[in-house]
Amino acid sequence: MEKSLVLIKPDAIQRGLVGTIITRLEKVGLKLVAIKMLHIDKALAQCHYAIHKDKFFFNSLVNYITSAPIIAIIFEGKKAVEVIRKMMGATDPAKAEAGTIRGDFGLDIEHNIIHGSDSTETATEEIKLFFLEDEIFSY
Ligand code: IDP
Ligand code: MG
Repeated sequence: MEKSLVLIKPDAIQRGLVGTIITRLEKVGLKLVAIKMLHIDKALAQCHYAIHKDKFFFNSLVNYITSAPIIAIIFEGKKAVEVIRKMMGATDPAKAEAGTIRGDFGLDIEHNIIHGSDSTETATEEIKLFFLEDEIFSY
């Protein structure tokens, strides 16, 4: 079954939105197979966002994602990657549709509440960054 990595970002934790976000994703039938709270360090942030290392917002993004704890989750389900991206909405909350997580809760293009893997290949790589094999459950 397809897996995707979700990060509930620092702004969502600080605003008490964790339960709301997990509920939305569970309600569409996605299965939670791994979860942890952690404070991402600079090295992990730089690795996770390596694709953006030459962008003007890279340093700011690394500072943001390391500014407070996050929740990392692996969700499993049919077309999990695509379903989660659709439920997240566009990167910029101002452009994200109402009813999407970013559209409903995001504050600006950086502080946009949630990360979700953008392809199955990326998901496999990202899952390895955040979870050990024995932290992922099947049930
Ligand atoms: P995504 O999260 O929708 O896949 P990406 O383009 O991969 O969007 O960007 C990764 C993250 O970097 C975004 O979720 C957001 O937090 C931040 N980001 C993207 N574009 C900008 C920008 O123009 N300014 C500041 N931060 C940005
Ligand atoms: Mg992306």
